[in-house]
Amino acid sequence: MKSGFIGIIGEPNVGKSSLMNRLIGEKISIVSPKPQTTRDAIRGILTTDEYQMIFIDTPGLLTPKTELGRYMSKETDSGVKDVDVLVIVIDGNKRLSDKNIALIEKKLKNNLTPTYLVINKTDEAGFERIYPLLNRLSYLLTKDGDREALKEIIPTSCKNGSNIDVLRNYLVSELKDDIMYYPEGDLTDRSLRFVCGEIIREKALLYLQDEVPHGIGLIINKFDEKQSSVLVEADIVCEKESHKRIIIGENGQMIKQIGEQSRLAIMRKVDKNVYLNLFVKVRVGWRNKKNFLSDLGYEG
Ligand SMILES: Nc1nc2c(ncn2[C@@H]2O[C@H](COP(=O)(O)OP(=O)(O)OP(=O)(O)O)[C@@H](O)[C@H]2O)c(=O)[nH]1
Ligand SMILES: [Mg+2]
Repeated sequence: MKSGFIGIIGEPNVGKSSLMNRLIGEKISIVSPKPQTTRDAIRGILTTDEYQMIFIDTPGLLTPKTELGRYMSKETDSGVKDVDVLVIVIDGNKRLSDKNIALIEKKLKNNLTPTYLVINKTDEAGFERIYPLLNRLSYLLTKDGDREALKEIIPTSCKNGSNIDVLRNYLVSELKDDIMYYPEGDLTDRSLRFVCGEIIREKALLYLQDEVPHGIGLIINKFDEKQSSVLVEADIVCEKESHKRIIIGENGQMIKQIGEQSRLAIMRKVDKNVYLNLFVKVRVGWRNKKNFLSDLGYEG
């Protein structure tokens, strides 16, 4: 039995959470088309007869502009601080700028942790785009001074599953520890209460547009799990009265849709009846206020 910790980092929206979910084969982290979906370092655990991999999905790398952004950056840094393997993800669909490359180079500086580069979204990019990327990045497979070498560059698709097995096999070969860190059956380090909050946030991110989604937070006020049912009461926190009106929607249509989709997703997760009551609260500028942030669980 081998085990180890695998950190997944990369810019926002490249598919880090999708990749962790694919590698584990279960939906652990929420995924959305909006950047900055993941706000906490979230562990996802894959246990088989031969190994236990503990993945750490992290918030996208970016320069923070708010207190929430600073919290997210800290989560990323501390989340991958002592990992055994690092996976850097880029979006194969996007133009690779000098800034993107500099970021990868920086991560490889004096870095003795085995590091893999994943070029994701190959289903959209196609090999006409992927080949030039591979060509441009292949120099990173050779060490240069204090810049360590990448172990491999692997094109993947989380949409159709291409090369996920290949990546997983590489990662298995890096596992060195011989203890089981989590009991068999554990899929994440997070509580069901946290996971439910994330599910509601995912549905809100999915249906809301423009600047509203980024200003949304979730507080679970009640989480009452019984033998055959779960009662959840939650506040969707937003930054402005105008956002509150959008979240509620005409005749309450929007909040109803978010609530119903969340309820169904939570039901699938817990395999019990779910009663969900959602409220919308305005907390002006919460993303910059420490006391509000701690109410939302973004603390430390
Ligand atoms: N076509 C395609 N879309 C993908 C792939 N992987 C992820 N996506 C989509 O890309 C978007 C972002 O995916 P996430 O997994 O949330 O990305 P992330 O890197 O975790 O994003 P943040 O948490 O915001 O940093 C979602 O709409 C995904 O469905 C892929 O391989 N192909
Ligand atoms: Mg994510």
